Amino acid sequence: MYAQLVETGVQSVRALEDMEPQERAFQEKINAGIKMEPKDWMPEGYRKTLVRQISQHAHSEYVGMLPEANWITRAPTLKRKAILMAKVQDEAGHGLYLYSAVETLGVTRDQTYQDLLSGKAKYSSIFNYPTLTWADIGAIGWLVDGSAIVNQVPICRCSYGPYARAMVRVCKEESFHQRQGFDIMVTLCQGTPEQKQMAQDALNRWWWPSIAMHGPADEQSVNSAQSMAWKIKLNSNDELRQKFIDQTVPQIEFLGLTLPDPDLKWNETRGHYDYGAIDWVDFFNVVKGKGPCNEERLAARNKAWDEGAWFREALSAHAAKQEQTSIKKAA
Ligand code: BYC
Repeated sequence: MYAQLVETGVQSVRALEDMEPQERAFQEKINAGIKMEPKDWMPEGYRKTLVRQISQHAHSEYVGMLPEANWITRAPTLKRKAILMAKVQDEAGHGLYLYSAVETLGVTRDQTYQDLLSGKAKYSSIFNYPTLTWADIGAIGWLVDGSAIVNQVPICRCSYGPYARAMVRVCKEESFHQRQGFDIMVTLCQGTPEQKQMAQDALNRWWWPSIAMHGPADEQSVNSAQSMAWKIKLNSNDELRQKFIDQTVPQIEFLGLTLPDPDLKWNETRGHYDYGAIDWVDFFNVVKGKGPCNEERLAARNKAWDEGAWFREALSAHAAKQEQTSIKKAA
């Protein structure tokens, strides 16, 4: 049966019978739904794929704080400000759980973080677009966190224990984020014509990046086949994109907004919405660092790192002093 998995997407997957005994035993455990823990033997490719995906995910949470933090000082009410601050803090927490999960795979947090600062590591394309109006905060919560939930709920069942467990809490918090975003959109859509227009404008700008963030189409997705065989990913990019579109279109109708896709149509035979062509050239440009805000995002994260140097030094000095005290006490 495993041999049938071989041809999905661009990358091909080795059949069970072609594996060495240790790798075969590993794969059989994965197939049986047994979780891997940090001290278990794992193929190097599995470890590297986890480091790549979890670190990209951690960086996305951390960079993802920036477009929303842009509106904390300008939130329209005290209540909205408090909610937005809590959301942005949650994203920092998600980043921390995920950086910790990467550490369980033998990579230091400093190394992981330096890869982000140097521009070597990727983070989600979605955070390279600007937040121009307050409605963008609604659209991010509703569409971006909405996409994230669709992607991340299955990861709660992925094969690597620390990643799966981190995702449980992340998903609970993302649900709150999604609702706060939708609540902003509902309020704007029930407001003045100008407010409704702001909501429409935000939907127009965030729709396509939100569906592209699920990753390249399945036939272009280099990593999906292997990641799915290892149960690091449980669904393909197109499956998750379709799920997100199907669940979001009725919400757009409820809001009385127009979807910026003239080709969107319910397909009775498929039981899903058909949708128009995604601009993959734009997507890959953003992924390669040429999006509207890539430079600004990395500059902000580098600035924060540099300005935090004194604090890291103080912590190290304090830790060294504590250690000396305990050595003296023990002597
Ligand atoms: N942006 O073979 P594929 C959040 C890259 S956090 C940039 O399909 P894979 C949130 C991909 O890395 C959102 N790059 O790859 C936070 C690969 O390049 P490499 C993040 C992308 O890994 C705060 C190449 O394209 N969520 O939502 O199987 C506030 C080929 O792709 C993107 C996660 O990280 C992209 N959008 O699948 C609110 C979830 N898509 O690495 C919200 C976990 C693809 O080979 N991650 N690429 O050089 C995943 O599920 C998978 O990594 C992806 C990509 C579906 C994203």
